[in-house]
Amino acid sequence: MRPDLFEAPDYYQLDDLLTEEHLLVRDAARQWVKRDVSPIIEEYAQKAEFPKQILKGLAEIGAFGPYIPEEYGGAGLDQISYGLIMQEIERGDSGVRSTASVQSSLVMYPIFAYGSEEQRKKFLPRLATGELMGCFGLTEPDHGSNPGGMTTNFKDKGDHYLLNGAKLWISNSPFADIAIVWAKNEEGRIHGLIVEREMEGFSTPETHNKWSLRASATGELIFDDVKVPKENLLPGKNGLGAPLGCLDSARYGIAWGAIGAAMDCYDTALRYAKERVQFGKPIAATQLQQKKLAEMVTEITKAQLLAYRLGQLKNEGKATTAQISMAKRNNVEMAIKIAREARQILGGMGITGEYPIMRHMMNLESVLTYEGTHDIHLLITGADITGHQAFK
Ligand code: TGC
Ligand code: FAD
Repeated sequence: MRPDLFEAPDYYQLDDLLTEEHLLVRDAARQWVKRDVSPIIEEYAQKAEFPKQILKGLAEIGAFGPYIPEEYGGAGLDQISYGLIMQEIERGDSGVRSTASVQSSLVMYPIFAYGSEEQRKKFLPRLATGELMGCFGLTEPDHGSNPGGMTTNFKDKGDHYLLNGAKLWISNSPFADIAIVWAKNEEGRIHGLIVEREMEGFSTPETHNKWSLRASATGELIFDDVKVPKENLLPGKNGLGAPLGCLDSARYGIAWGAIGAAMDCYDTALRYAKERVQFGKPIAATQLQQKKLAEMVTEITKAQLLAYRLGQLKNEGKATTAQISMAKRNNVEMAIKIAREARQILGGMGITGEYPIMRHMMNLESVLTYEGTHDIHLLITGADITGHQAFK
């Protein structure tokens, strides 16, 4: 890949709304991505491997538990800082942001919000440094958009629980030390369990042949009579609302992350269009390419405003699931459309690994699907504004 010359678009001077801390956090993440992610990411995506050497750097920029209090090892930052970190990481690669999202919002968050004090002290500090890595098992082979139908289950065996079932499409599973697993008890109530790698009967086969998120490790979780100690059950919340509450936090991060991928595609296409000469003039001087670029920067600006306002609402504890869902859907769709248009501006070069656009475009196909598909998010807005649930 070519040198990373990224310059972030800020058409409406949104930096003026950011605090000194936001700017410091954002710039540290931006510099780290330029230094440690951009030079290697194309190679790792091509060979379909997660670059484990970046875990330490992710921890250092505060990407593992940005908003988890410092007493548990988190960075103690606000929600806008969390969003900005996700934006910068996804500017590098959606798969790297996935690792950070899962660790922060889907592993650290449930332990922080639903865990016992012992569980918080035992796991959170080591998750914050990346010494322990986690994954989140909600989706099953037969239950994706409808996680409430899950069949993974556990039975009370007196001094332990016996866990059986399988989860599919689990980010980080092939190398995770612990898994937050959502399973039904004998009454059919969903609970979260902390499953540890060394537990007998627990395996995590890797999913291969992905054309998307190639630099992220995805796999299964298989539970074959796994004995889970009773102290590994998350006591603070149960029911489907428990995993869905974690998704609120992860989807919020994705709403910011997608802006990063879009900004990288736009910036790359703008630079290319100014340099690429056809018919004796830069293609940036043609009306058709200007239309594409003008629409891109407009959509990025709208997405930035949406994310910023959502961040304010999150900071005030007022953001609703439906508001978060709208931002995730809008910003991911915006990013994938920009990636497709940017690819065209680069002509044939757009399909190569010399530039990041095709990798972003392929990654965004997963981002459009995970954490609730585009359709599911349309239905969440639909239900919110009409009062009629159309899922079932
Ligand atoms: P529904 O009847 O609507 O709700 C069941 C119960 O949950 C409550 N609830 C929530 N609670 C907290 N936070 C939320 N966001 C909540 N949303 C709903 C709700 O009030 C109810 O509570 P109660 O007490 O009345 O029982 O549930 P439903 O079965 O109709 O499903 C609704 C639907 C379709 C929106 C939901 O199931 C859904 O969001 N499906 C999409 C599944 C999904 O997003 N999976 C993501 C898996 S994780 C992942 O993809 C990680 S990707 C890796 C990365 O991030 O990088
Ligand atoms: P399905 O639910 O089968 O949906 C198929 C199609 O039907 C979609 O277009 C969908 O929008 C549509 N559809 C479904 N229901 C309705 C309806 N009621 N009305 C209209 N249309 C509908 N999950 C985890 O638990 N943890 C992870 O870490 C994780 N990481 C992932 C990483 C990757 C790379 C991918 C691709 C997925 C990951 N997932 C993870 C799973 C992800 O959340 C699911 O893929 C997603 O929720 C959709 O489920 P599904 O793939 O089973 O599709």
